[in-house]
Amino acid sequence: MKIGLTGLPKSGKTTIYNALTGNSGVTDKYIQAHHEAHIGVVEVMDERVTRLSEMYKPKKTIYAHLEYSDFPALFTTHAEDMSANALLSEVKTMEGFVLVLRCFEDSEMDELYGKADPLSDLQKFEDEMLLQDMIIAEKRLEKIELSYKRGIKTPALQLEEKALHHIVKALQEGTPIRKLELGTDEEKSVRGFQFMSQKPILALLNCSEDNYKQVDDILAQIRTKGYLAEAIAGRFEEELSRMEPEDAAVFMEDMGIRESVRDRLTHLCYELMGYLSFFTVGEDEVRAWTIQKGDNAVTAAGKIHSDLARGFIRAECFNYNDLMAHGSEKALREKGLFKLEGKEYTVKDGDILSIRFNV
Ligand SMILES: Nc1nc2c(ncn2[C@@H]2O[C@H](COP(=O)(O)OP(=O)(O)OP(=O)(O)O)[C@@H](O)[C@H]2O)c(=O)[nH]1
Ligand SMILES: [Mg+2]
Repeated sequence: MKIGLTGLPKSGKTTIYNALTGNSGVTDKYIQAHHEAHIGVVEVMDERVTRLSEMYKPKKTIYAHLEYSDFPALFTTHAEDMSANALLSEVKTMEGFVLVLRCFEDSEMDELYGKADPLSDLQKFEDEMLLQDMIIAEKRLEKIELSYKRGIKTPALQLEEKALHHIVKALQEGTPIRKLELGTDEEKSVRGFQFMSQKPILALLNCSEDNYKQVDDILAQIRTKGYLAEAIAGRFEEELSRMEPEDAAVFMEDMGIRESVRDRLTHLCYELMGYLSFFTVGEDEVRAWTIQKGDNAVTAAGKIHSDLARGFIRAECFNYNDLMAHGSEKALREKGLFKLEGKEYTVKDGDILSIRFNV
């Protein structure tokens, strides 16, 4: 599960990345401090995994992971210098974006980069993404036109052309692709382009300790536009992440922060992406896996191993909540809560699966 931290220059991406991962990416007020992405992995703390592990006493317990990539500022002249294409193609492999918006006051930075204006920065970033997508879509349409002229007019090309026209029209109107209702076939025909404005965005206001609690108004305005939005005090969180846990707890209480920044961001990313967790249990291993809402049993099996998807026969399935309510797998069998599900079964959050397969 790959999430990209993106945003305009100096919004505090690396600061937040450090707070999340405990790493020490270089941050700087003046210069572009890094030209490559920092990549860090964060464990998804899920109490259910802990409880399953207590029950099954496996040799290994494995929590789910989120991978964060902290990108240098996109859409800047710097980015053009340093093979913007390579950077953009890496950005495009992300499943979703945390768009960091500068919302702290700093007189020097205000002078250098203008006063913080998160709403306008959000719009700027969207516009740049629309432009990028437009360039790609139009180039591809020209190529398709050329193929038609050469007498190549397959149904696949025609479908792609239809989808691209649909997309270009939306982009011209200023609508990001994520808001378009593409048909399943249309969506498939353009998936390979990994359009930026198609990816889900979490707007994250990077605030100072002082204004962190006073941005409800801005958050409300961003949410009205249809974004998931939240505020954090980036540098404060970075400092917290470097403290001993007991000390950090005191400061967190002072600020009225209940959960670590990791856990907060994890919940938000799950909400943003529609992620949910299923589990596998046994003597060897208790493990959490991440899929998306609506994924079926075969997709879930494929997360574990491609052979399991290829040779899928059935999924033995029961749910975490039922297991906790009734105490054992045996009790679940007696109550009829231990089920055999087929390929089309839509996996639910907290399902515990065992895949029967044959390859
Ligand atoms: N006052 C204040 N400064 C902050 C905050 N967050 C980040 N900064 C400062 O802003 C500067 C830029 O922060 P970075 O985290 O490097 O920003 P960035 O978005 O990664 O920057 P680029 O990668 O160069 O685009 C650093 O000097 C940070 O210390 C904050 O919440 N308050
Ligand atoms: Mg940075």
